[in-house]
Amino acid sequence: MGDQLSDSISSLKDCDKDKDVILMCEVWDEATYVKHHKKKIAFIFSAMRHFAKMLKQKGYKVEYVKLDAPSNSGSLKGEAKRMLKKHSLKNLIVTHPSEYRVVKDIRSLKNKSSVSVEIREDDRFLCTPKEFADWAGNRKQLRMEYFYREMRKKHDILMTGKKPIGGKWNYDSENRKIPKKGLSVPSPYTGKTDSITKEVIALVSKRFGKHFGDLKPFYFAVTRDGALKVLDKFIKQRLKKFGDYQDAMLQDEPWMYHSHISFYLNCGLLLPLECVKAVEKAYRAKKAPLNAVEGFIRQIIGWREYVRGIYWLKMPSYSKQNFFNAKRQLPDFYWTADTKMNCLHQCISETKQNAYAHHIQRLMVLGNFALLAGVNPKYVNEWFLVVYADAYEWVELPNVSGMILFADGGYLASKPYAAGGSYINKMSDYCKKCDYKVTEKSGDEACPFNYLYWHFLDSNRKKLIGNNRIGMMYKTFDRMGKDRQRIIRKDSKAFLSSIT
Ligand code: FAD
Ligand code: DLZ
Ligand code: SF4
Repeated sequence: MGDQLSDSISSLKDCDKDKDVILMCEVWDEATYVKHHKKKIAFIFSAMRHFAKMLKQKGYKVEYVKLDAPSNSGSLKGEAKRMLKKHSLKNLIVTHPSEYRVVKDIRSLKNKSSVSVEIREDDRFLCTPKEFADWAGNRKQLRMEYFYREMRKKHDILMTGKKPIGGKWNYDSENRKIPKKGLSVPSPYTGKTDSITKEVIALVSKRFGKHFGDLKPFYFAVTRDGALKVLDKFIKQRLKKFGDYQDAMLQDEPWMYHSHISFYLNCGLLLPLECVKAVEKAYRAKKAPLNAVEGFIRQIIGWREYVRGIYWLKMPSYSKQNFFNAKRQLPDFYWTADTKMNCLHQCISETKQNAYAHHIQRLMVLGNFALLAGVNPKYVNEWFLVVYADAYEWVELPNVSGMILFADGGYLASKPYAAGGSYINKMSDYCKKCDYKVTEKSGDEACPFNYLYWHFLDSNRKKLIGNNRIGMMYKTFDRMGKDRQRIIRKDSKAFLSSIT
């Protein structure tokens, strides 16, 4: 599958080059079950074609079905059936698909035919779903930090004996530097478009022209070599400042000091442990400080594994959660970037161009707004799955429903990441170029985040007052007095009815 592009993948482990056939297929169903960003489809198809070419060069027998092949049935299951028949084979071996809907589909092959289906563990991850379930036990709430410490110990990462290097497990408090003026951010990796990528770009332009996003310029790496170069460039040029500016946002700087490797990790061109080891090595060679290295490693062996664990533990019910009973449609500007709120305009425009936004843009701007505006999780999830080239349901859903929308009632995170305009103003320079005034609390010119924050708390009082990390905000709200509260409700109502 398109996110299994690792030659060490479990399904290939005992592959017999003479007898076995490797099936890879570009299928309409996968490309349209949500209307993925054009750049995302081009990236996956090009990476798949390059991977198939590499397998063939290594002597494997590969059946690669292009999207426009006349006999292409349009689905993974359809293609699997067709190939089993064509090659008179009875055994299908797959690495556990990363999404629930695909596992269900593949399993159903077994029921209706004489085919045997062997689903193997996806051992590219550091923690199996079973290990995660054992760790989670019957707890009503999970916390990433404790899971992360277990991963550090189990894989002996940044440890001195049984203790964490530096004496602390987590250096997050050092990772909130306010972005300085004139910070010179290194340029990102720009891959060359070879003939395979050019052909794919033409295909996507023709067949998916109506999907969201800009197809060109196309600069993603599409091979393992290219992805390794991206990792190397990150370690050499960005890692040192990754920690300091992890939460910072700057106008027209979409890439900041982040690594931009999620596309490659999630489709298999890079493996999590090799990235972690390379970064740990840079620390031991004194090429990067501990706050950067620990912060980066935590994202991969902590957050990435944690959200996957929750996905497999809680699916399929997790996708239906809606703790706040949020009902709003997604405002149209999420697709057009046509909004006077500069922070949202920036993050959406960059998403449209790059199929990428960094974590704090996703969390504190795009996610925060959807939470405060009460957008139905179904629409928010769909948007996040469409627009990012690294988005697959296993990682997108827990981040959206759990982290930004608190739709699971606090299973994944201890509080909703709700914030007013002052947070965005502190961590970015967006407010300087905005039509709204971040210092104004009410009225037409006031930053909408300011009143929407209180409106969100007010509307969800019963559900949040008992939360020990956010509950105390109600004391501040109650001290504001009735007039101020009335204005908050009035401004919020007017603003929310103006967005469609
Ligand atoms: P860096 O900041 O350099 O971090 C390094 C790596 O850590 C990332 O490549 C990623 O593999 C991992 N990582 C960091 N944070 C997380 C996290 N919260 N969950 C899982 N892995 C993490 N990440 C995806 O890979 N796919 C998604 O669809 C996705 N959707 C998100 C939706 C929302 C609302 C939020 C708040 C976060 C989402 N993330 C998602 C997590 C994170 O934003 C991206 O992994 C990150 O921005 C990718 O850019 P990077 O490679 O430059 O990351
Ligand atoms: C995302 C994606 C797209 C756009 N297209 C394909 C495809 O044509 N063929 C394929 O095998 N995989 C594709 N993918 C990735 C799959 O959606 C991903 O492998 C599943 O989500 C795994 O469960
Ligand atoms: Fe965003 Fe408010 Fe700042 Fe404008 S003033 S950029 S809406 S936070």
